[in-house]
Amino acid sequence: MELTKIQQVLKSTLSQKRYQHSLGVQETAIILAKKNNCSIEKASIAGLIHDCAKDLNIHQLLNYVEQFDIILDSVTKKQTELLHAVVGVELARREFGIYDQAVLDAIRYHTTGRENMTLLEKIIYLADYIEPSRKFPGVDDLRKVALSNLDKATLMATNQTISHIIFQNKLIHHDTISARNSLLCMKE
Ligand code: DGI
Ligand code: FE
Ligand code: FE
Ligand code: FE
Repeated sequence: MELTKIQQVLKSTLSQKRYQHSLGVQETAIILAKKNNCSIEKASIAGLIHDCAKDLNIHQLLNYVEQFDIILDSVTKKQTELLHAVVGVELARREFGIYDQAVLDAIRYHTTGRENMTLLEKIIYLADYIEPSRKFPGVDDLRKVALSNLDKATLMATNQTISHIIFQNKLIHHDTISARNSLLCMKE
């Protein structure tokens, strides 16, 4: 499906706020891709589509899990905010005709990250964090670091996410921990 057509579909299926967020992630991902010699086309499409399943309710998400034979790990079964990333990959493939594995992986890991993230995965993970409509303490700092050091910014984002999950007393996904550990080990 063409990019403008995908935008049309998302505009009619996502809430206005989520659609604006998706455009913000697309735009931010393009900026980060240019700065880091990553494919602009892949960053653009992954940024736009990453939350395509985010506005589905739990019932709809679980229906897709069954319909698409998705196997859930024990943490994702319990922390339903993680479901939209796995279902999003299948919708990207089946509804939007995206078959580029690098793009699908960027969607798949945009919430947790994972060990040894690719450049595109870091760009989408971070763009999701810092796009213009995001407002949380420290976001301006993170925006600045993201423009100069992608790995450092991604590590900061994983730290902040993990602190937040602990504060909420929720389960930390192993991919979230692996993302942080592998970024921390890269540093020196
Ligand atoms: O979909 P968005 O709101 O744009 O952002 P997201 O997909 O990055 O994150 C969705 C939520 O998932 C957010 O509240 C942070 C949370 N999250 C990220 N990693 C983990 C997690 N929640 C749990 N329980 N465990 C994780 O490892
Ligand atoms: Fe998301
Ligand atoms: Fe995120
Ligand atoms: Fe998002």
